[in-house]
Amino acid sequence: MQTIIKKIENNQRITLEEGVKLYDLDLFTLGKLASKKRQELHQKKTYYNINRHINPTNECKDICKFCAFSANRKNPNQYTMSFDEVKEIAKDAVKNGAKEFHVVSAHNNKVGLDWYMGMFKMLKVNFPDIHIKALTAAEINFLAKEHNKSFEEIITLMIENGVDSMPGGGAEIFDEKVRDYICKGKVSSTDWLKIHSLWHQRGRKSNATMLFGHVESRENRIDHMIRLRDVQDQTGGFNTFIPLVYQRENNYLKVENFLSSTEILKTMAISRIVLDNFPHIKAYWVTSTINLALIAQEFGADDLDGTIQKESINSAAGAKSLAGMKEDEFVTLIKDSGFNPTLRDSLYNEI
Ligand code: V47
Repeated sequence: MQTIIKKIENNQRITLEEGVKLYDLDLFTLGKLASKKRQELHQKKTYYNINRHINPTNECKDICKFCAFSANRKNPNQYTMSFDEVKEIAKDAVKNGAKEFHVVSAHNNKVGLDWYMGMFKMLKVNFPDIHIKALTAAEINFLAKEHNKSFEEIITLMIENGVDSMPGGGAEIFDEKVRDYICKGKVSSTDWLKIHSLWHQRGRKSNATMLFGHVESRENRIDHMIRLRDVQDQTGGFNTFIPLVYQRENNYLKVENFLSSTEILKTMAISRIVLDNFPHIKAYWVTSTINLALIAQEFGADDLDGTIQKESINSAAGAKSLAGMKEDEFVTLIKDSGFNPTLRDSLYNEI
């Protein structure tokens, strides 16, 4: 273990085996190592933004076992919003100070490609100053396959219609065996990484998530991080790594045990150490709870995501995030935790 610690202190790269071994360290030693990296990059800043999550449809042709958002037997309430409905939500969000629309939908094969792209265009025309973060690699894969287009063609359409950056959703766990079990038929790991690379080649930024705390092993998590690190070495286009804590209500994935806070914090800390070429680690308060996300700031994370205003995907699976957070609550909590609240735009420019 001493050799691994020395490697971390000397800024040397951590291998898969070493990453897994780091879980054997006690929480505080691990936290100290990750925190040192975090402080070198961001000192005591904790980033957040004012954003609005918009989920315009939950009708999905795919069935991911962990998903409680898409309409199915457990959630029979299908919806697909009209552009007017989306515009009303956006108008209200801007009135409440939103600087970013985070738009993620299900894989809806009843509406056409024009519905997806027309919605981005409508948002950009009506709200030209608002950053649009939209379409996960899973959605891009779905649209390409459904409408006989290449990934490049979908990406061109996104850019033409006003999408500014890509969210990190749909990554789940890259290990093919686990992926096949939890979300068979969804974008493959190779294609998820390829789509992000293609997006980065257009000079655009994106994020990367990892869904953990279900049936994956620690080794699967480190393997996931290393596959991302390899792409980042080539493109430099990822802004943030977001470990999403699995929420287990209203879905088809049978997982008996909760992850302990220790395991969550260790995973955050290890991600800060392994992902040495990622500028940011986001403790997404929606899936970790706000208090653990604040403690995670001592374990490598430097970002909390945003106020969100309304969240449908994780709250459907049990997260207490339906109504978002108020900015003044965020600021008070961050200060109370000993960090400096740092309002940012979607690309981490300080506001
Ligand atoms: O891809 C679905 C996950 C993701 C569950 O890029 C679940 O800034 C936990 O990607 N338990 C969508 N997670 C959310 C997402 C995201 C969120 C915040 C910021 C950014 C960003 C991206 O939610 C999906 C999936 O991995 N998810 N079901 C569940 N039961």
